[in-house]
Amino acid sequence: TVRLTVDGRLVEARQGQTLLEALRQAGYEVPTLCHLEGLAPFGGCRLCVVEVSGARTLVTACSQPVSEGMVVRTHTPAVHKARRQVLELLLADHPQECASCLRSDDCGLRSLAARYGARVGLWADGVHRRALKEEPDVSSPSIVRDAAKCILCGRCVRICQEQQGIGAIDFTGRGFDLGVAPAFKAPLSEAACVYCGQCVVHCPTGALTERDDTGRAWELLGRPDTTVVVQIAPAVRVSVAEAFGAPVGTPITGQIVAALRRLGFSRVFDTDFGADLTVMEEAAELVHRLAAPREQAPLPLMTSCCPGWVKYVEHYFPERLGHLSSCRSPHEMVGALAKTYYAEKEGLDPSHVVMVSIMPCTAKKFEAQREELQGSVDLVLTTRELVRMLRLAGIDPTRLEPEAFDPLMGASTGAAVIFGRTGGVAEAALRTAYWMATGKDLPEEKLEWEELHRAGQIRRLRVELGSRVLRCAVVDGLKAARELLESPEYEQLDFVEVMACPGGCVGGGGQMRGQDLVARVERRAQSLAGLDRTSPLRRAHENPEIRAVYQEYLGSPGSARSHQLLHTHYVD
Ligand code: HC1
Ligand code: SF4
Repeated sequence: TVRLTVDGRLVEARQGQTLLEALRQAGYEVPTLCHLEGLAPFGGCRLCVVEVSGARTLVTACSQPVSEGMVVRTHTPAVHKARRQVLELLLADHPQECASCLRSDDCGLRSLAARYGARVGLWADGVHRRALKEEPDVSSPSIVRDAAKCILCGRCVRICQEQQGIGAIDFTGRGFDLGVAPAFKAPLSEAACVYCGQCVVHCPTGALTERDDTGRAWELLGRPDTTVVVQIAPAVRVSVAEAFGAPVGTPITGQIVAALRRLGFSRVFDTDFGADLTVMEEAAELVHRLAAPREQAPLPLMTSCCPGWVKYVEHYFPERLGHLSSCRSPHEMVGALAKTYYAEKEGLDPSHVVMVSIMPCTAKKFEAQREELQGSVDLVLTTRELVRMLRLAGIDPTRLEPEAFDPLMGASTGAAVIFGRTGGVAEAALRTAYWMATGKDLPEEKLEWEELHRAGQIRRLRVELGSRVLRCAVVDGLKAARELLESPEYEQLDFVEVMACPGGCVGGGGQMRGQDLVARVERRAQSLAGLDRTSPLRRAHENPEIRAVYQEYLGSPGSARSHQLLHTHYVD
């Protein structure tokens, strides 16, 4: 340990830590708009300046290593003044749209400016960055990029490059032309961006946002002759409550159902039902591929429920498209059944049924528009958009009595809810694949594999499936996907799960933002694991509504009708 004196108190830190890490760990508030947990220091925004005895100038805490005996002061007039000046310079080159900006509620620049008393309109001499006049890039169905609101903190660039291993956007230009954009300043829709939204989650201002579809949702809900049905993703149920002041990870499934009814949705279905259905179809596909000669049925089978991952394969590994499971993602399955199974049962004209999905993900907006999926889902709203709608309507879900999902597609098992965390899809699929391959159920104490949830971007597991050993890998975050796909190990595998966002959907690009994101994501993941453990049923094939839909409508997993409604294929 290293001992420092901070604002007159003794603080212990670890050798090798930065001053910022040490201060935050000891509970000191140090502002920054560019720092990213887990990535190398950047030192771009200079808001984390503090006084260090003996140093000639203020020191940026994010790039300063701790040393024994260091004497630090975090709140002095000089520190306040320096921070205020940085903020005033940023504001001088920023559109004055705070009152109506989508980020108004949780904009890092806005809240720090208020805290430090930074004034607007100083320094302005009529000369501005070129970007201040640029129109927002609305070319993508998932993400809007408003260069005028960019403060050049570089978080998006570093997340995309260093965490996701993609590099779809980068700094461009010099001086007044300096900005962040895809290569050749192309629109995002023409870049090799997978719409994962990790850049959006980490952007401190309104420069990167989800495409706001709440206006469309209100419009649909107001249509008189339309039945607007909705579904919510696994990860959404453990992330909404934090927007209303509840502890991170608090599950409020039934209260979200109640809130959605109050917003005017006719039926509230559960994407978890779709996840159980995906397990049935994907486990059948896996067992089938394992039985066939490897040349005819390519292995490993790779999961395809994460739309950022699917787009990644299309851009970077098109030759591997045949390895993706043909299963549509869970919410797409629910969408397809809403317009057939549900519409028929209720005697509704399917063209008057509209499906809205509430997802933790920006890429789901893109997925819903894919031609291959035939408009089964009409609109995708992220967790943040749902929260905005609830705020507008004055609904605080944490204060409502829980209500149950609507029947037909409202029942689910613990296998479904863990889809929302990395490793969960593989875990859920293996529970049912085991049953399909052996005719026996895994015992209760063997339903979880600790190997799938270990730290690390690639996790490996071997499972006995009848007479053979199944070799699985789980990839957490896209950076490691390339590593796995390019390694000789890939050819030896049977089953691969990839989740584009670190942590899986709980860490999705449409989720609530906030400080300590890594810990937040982990708490949401633990909450989903808890929901699985306390579920009375934990295997997808035990879901009574899944049994019913096969009996009454689909036949068996992999049937012709299942293929028509629940599968697709991505073409090279
Ligand atoms: Fe996900 Fe999925 S788990 S992709 O992470 O397969 O978005 O939560 O809804 O469709 O179930 C997201 C989450 C979600 C689908 C399911
Ligand atoms: Fe990169 Fe994902 Fe952002 Fe696209 S959405 S720019 S891939 S981080």
